[in-house]
Amino acid sequence: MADIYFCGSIRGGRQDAELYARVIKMLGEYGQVLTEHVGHKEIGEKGDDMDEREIHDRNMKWLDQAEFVVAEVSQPSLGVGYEIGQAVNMEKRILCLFRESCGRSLSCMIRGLHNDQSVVVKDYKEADLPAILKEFFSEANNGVEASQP
Ligand code: 6IA
Repeated sequence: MADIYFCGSIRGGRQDAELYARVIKMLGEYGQVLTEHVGHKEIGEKGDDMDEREIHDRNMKWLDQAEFVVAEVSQPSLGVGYEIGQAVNMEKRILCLFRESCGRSLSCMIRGLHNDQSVVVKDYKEADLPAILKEFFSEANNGVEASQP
């Protein structure tokens, strides 16, 4: 089963935490989500047992381990932007999801990553998510097959 790293805002604001939990549930169909805690409602409220350096280092290890990165980017977050930048350098397959109805404009530094291959940036409505994920993961699998002799 593929490892998937999900990114969503924590200190950037937890308004979309329930949406993250629903996305993470859908991602379970395609692999194991290493960062399931991003969808837990309590994460921003109570302290963590780990210090910030430990969280950073553990997350970077998971990012390195993951085959796919899926980021919900509607709520601006420094951590999510950093994770996406690191994932680009690690040459991961990345899907960035931007909710059309959120009333913001997505950073050029994220939208400008779209190349329709290794990085896909999608404007979406929640009802479209199953089809978007299906397309992203099936294209990813085709890519793997195509690169085999
Ligand atoms: O800058 P942000 O906090 O919004 O960054 C969110 C992103 O960084 C998420 O995609 C996470 O993968 C990662 N991240 C940030 N903080 C944490 C964390 N503990 N635990 C796990 N991943 C994190 C923070 C807990 C604290 C609020 C008590």
